[in-house]
Amino acid sequence: MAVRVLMVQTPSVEGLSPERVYPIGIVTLATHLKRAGHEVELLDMNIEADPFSALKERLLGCRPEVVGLSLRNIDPLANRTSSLIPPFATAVRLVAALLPRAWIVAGGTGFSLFPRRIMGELKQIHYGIAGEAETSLPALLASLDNPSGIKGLCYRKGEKVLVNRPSVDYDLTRYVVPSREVLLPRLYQGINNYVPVMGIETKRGCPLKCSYCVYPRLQGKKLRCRQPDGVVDEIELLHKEYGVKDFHFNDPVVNLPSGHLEEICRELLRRKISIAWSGFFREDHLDERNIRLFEEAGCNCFSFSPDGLCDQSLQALGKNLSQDDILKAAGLAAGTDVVTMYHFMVNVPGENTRTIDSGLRLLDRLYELHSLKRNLGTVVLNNIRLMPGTPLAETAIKEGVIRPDTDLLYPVYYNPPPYEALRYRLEAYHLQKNVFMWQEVRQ
Ligand code: B12
Repeated sequence: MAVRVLMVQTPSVEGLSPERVYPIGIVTLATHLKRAGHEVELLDMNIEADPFSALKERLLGCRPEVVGLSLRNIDPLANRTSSLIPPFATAVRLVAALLPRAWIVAGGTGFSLFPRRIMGELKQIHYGIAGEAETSLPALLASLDNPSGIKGLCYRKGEKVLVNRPSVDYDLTRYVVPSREVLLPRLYQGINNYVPVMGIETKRGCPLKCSYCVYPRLQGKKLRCRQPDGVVDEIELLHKEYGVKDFHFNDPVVNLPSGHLEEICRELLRRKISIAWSGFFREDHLDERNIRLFEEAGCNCFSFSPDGLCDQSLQALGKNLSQDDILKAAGLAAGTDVVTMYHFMVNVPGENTRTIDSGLRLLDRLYELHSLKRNLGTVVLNNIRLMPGTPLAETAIKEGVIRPDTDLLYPVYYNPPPYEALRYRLEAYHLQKNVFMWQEVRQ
C-alpha cells in the first residue's frame, strides 16, 4: 500500500556555518521509496532560513503518515563542543506534537552511531534504521504495524530498544542513481566557499583498521564498488541536466581499491567531461602515473588524512602507514598544480617530546615540498573525538581519560595532560608557515 512520507534532513551544521552538503542519504532513500510506489516529499532544514517554521509548515501541509528524520552529524567535530542532538530532539518533539498519529522513523550516520542511546532518550521515535537503508526502509514501510527481520531495524520491546544487525550488503553493482529531481541541486548553488555541495558515491566500505574511526562500522569492511561507467553516467547527467561542475567523491577512501578511480578518470577523459572533483586519498596508493591521471581528469584538491604526525603516532592510530609514505605522497602531490590538504590528529596516545619534535619536522618537510608551487591548501589539526566501540575509546577508558560510563553522545575528545594545549602550539606553527607561503613572505 502506498504511504505518504516526508523525509527530513535535520540540522547538520551549527547555525552560522555556511558549508552545507546536498543530503544524498535522504535523496537516495526517496528514490527507492518512489520506485516502491510511495508518495515522498523532502525537506532539508539546513537550507531554510527558519528551519523549525519550515518543518512545521511542511508537516501541516503534507500531513505525512510517516516522517523520516535523518540525523547525519552528531556534532561538528573539529574540537568543537557544541552538539546537534538538541535540534534533532526538538524536530522529533515537533513532529510528535503536530502529527501525533504519524510514525516517526529515524536514521542517518549520526543516528546509526548511537541508536539505543537516542531511541532510549527520545521515546517519540517509533522505529530507527541503523546503517544503510535502501532495502530496509521500503521493507519497514510495508510492515509498519509488525516489522520483523529487517536489517538495521531499531524497535522497542517494553522499555528496551533492540537493534538488528545493520545491512552492509546493498549491492553497489546495481546502484540506483539518486534522482535529484526530488530535491533540486540549484537550491544549493552558491552557498559554499570550500566544500563541493554535491557528493557522489563510487563505493561503500572501508577495510582499514584506524583505531578511532567508525567508517567500517557504518559501511562494513568490505569494499563494494560501483561500475565506473555508471559513476560517470551520473556525473555526466548532473553536469548536463543540472549544471553541477564540482563534486566530492563521498567514499571513505577514494583511491581504494587500486584501479577503480583510475577507470572512472579514464572514462571522464574519454567522454571529455570537464568537471572538478575531490576526495580523501590513501597515501600509499599514489604513484607518478595515477596522480597525473587524477589531475588531468579534474581533481582540484588532494585531501589526505594521514592523522599521525610521526611513525609512533601512526602506529598508535593503527594507520598501517609510515612518515615516508606521507612524504612520498606529498612529494607527488606537490609536483601537480592541484591544492593539497592534510588532516592530522594531535595529542594522540603515546605523545611525548620526541613525537612532537618529529611532528614539527614533518610539517616543515610538507611546507618545503609545497613551497615551490605554493600548493598546500591547509593543514587541519584536531584532537580525536572519541566514538563508542572504537579501540581508542577502550584505550581512553584503560588510561582513565574517560570513565566506562562517560556519555560519548556529546563531544568528548581524547586530550589528556600534559599536552592539552599542543593543538594550539602546532596550529600557530603551521598557520604562520601557511600564511607566509601564500603571502610570499620570507621567514
Ligand atoms: C563524504 C562525507 C563528507 C563530505 C561530504 C561531501 C558532500 N558534498 O556530500 C565532506 C568531507 C564535505 C564532509 C563534511 C562533514 N562531515 Co562528513 N562524512 C562523509 C562520509 C565519508 C560519507 C557520507 C555520505 O555521503 N554517505 C553516502 C550516503 C548515501 O549515506 P548516508 O548519508 O549514510 O545515508 C544512508 C544511511 O545513513 C541511511 N539514512 C540516511 N538518512 C536516513 C533517514 C532515515 C529516516 C533512515 C531510516 C535512514 C537514513 O540510508 C542512507 C542510504 O543507505 C561520512 C562517513 C561514512 N562513511 O558514512 C562522514 C560523516 C557523516 N561526516 C561527519 C561529520 C561530522 C562531518 C562534518 C561536520 C566534519 C567537519 N567538521 O567539517 C562536515 C559536515 C558537513 C555537512 N554540512 O553536513 C561524521 C558524522 C558523525 C559525527 N561524528 O557527527 C561522519 C560519520 C564521519 C566521521 N568522522 O565519523 N563529510
